[in-house]
Amino acid sequence: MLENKLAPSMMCADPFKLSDTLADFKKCGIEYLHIDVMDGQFVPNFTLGTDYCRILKKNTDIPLDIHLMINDPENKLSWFEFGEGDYVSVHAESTKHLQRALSLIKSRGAKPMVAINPATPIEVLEYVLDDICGVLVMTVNPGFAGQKMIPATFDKIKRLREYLDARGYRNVEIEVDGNVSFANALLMREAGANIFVGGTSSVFSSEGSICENIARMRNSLK
Ligand code: S6P
Ligand code: MG
Repeated sequence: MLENKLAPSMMCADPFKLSDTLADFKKCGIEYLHIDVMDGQFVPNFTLGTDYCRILKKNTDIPLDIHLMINDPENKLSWFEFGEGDYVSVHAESTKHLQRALSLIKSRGAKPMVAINPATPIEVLEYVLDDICGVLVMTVNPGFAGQKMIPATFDKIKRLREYLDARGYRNVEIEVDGNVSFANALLMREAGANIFVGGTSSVFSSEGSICENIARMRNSLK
């Protein structure tokens, strides 16, 4: 079984408390910082971008997990600061040149991932399995925090884990993103996910402090 990793969704973090939040993450041993980049075209919203990635790279050594929700990412990867140890995911639906985008990420020493929307079949991965370190399964339609998980995506995570294992890709990780609540995270883990994006439903939930929520999340995944 692959190791569990937590990646808090930085679009849910209070921008006025960023340095305190990063200090909390460091203290709690957070594995990755999930950065949602939206272009207002691939998804109906704008969020974080190139400057935000640069600022994080300068101020923390926690690796980034950059989730690009932008059209034609292969033409824009050079705008972003990332490198060895970082994950970068591109959406299968956002490019005609998926393999090219993944190779460009790999050529910079980062770990390429393919992100797939709830309605996208897992078979889209068939010819890029050698080019990826992971698959980001969207469990809500991308664009906004605070949505409800789409139930059919539980089965999709399970099928994806079986699909990867059957083809000998046991080390390819599965990241889940969207309403990864304390309760959903456990079910997602049982289905085969191992990287959990924590947003308003967990890490940034008002039910506890950031450190309390992270501890609760790790406990619920045991
Ligand atoms: C959504 C984005 C996500 C959200 C995250 C929010 O398009 O990719 O990363 O920020 O899902 O978490 P929650 O718990 O509010 O759904
Ligand atoms: Mg995301």
